[in-house]
Amino acid sequence: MNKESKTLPKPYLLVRSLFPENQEMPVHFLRLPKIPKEYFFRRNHFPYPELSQDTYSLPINGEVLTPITFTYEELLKMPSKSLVLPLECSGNKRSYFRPRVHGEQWESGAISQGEWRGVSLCNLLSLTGIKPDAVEILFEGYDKGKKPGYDKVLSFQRSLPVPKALHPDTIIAYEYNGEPIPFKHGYPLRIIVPNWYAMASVKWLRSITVIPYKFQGPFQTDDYVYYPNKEEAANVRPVTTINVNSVIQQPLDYQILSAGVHNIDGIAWTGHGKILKVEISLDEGRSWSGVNLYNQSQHPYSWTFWSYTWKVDKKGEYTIMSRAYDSDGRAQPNVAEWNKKGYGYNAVYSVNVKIE
Ligand SMILES: Nc1nc2c(c(=O)[nH]1)N[C@H]1C(S)=C(S)[C@@H](COP(=O)(O)O)O[C@H]1N2
Ligand SMILES: [Mo]
Repeated sequence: MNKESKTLPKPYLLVRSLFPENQEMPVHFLRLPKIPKEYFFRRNHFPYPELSQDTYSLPINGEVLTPITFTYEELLKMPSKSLVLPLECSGNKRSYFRPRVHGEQWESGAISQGEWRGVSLCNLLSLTGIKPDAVEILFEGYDKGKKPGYDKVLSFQRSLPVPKALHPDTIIAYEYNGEPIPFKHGYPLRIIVPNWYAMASVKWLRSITVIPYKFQGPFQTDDYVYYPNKEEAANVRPVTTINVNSVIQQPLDYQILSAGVHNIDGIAWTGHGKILKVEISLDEGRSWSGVNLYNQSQHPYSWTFWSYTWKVDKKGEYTIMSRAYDSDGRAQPNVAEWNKKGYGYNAVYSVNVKIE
């Protein structure tokens, strides 16, 4: 990060749907490890919930030995941990798929990052106990509404397999960047699920239920499923872990630059281990060179800032590409795996510039 990135321009969010409110932040604004709440993208399936209570509580029911309702104040007093991690919508970059797919036409800004503080869910579940027949843990938000293709009013519900729910870094969060969670991002309580696309991180948490079966709700079996082929239902798999990915934050696409020295900056992230390497190409992918990584070793889930100093004398048009690699041996592919609902886009990123 250079000096300019310490101060951010005034935020503006780009609208991808008016009702419910879906907005993204252009990626060149995401220049800090902890993004202020005003710059955080917003992804909603329903109108914002009407929260009218003075105080909140979180019941944990179902296949537990002792059902317990934790009050908000009780949760604040329990041992907590904070995690700096990106939340990325699985539909991020959807507009780049060819052939194109329906849904919010996100460019690269349905991602953000900050510090979430809360209580490990496994600590709460150790107080309730879990019966041996438990298969999944179900999370329900306060928001509800209609979904195209469904008659009934639905609420936003998602489940996690028991091992993922019991991971010590799966937290019931009550703070974002040191303040109560902003209303639009899930106040008073939100589950934060590291490494998974953000549909798993249910906002406005109303209840937790331990269930003895695999949840079949629409946000789990209809949406947030990779359908590899337009017609076939075969080979479908649920959307879970974030793919290895990167963006170039500057220069901007189709920017005109003068000959000389330019910084090429960006971020890279993954839900599999950590970012090991980012390469850029200045000749449409024929040759690649490594960039400098600014890893934040104290925050293992964090995105990685990277930069490259580009000396360019020759006038003309250039395609700059970035490709990230993670510690699980994954690299961004040249072409993203097409799927009907447009999830998980992570092809090599590129911008075009002209040197005059
Ligand atoms: N209750 C509730 N939680 C939710 C959603 C929602 O519509 N309702 N959307 C999910 C999806 S798809 C994403 S990408 C993230 C978006 O979080 P944000 O609005 O804080 O950016 O919240 C997830 N949690
Ligand atoms: Mo999402």
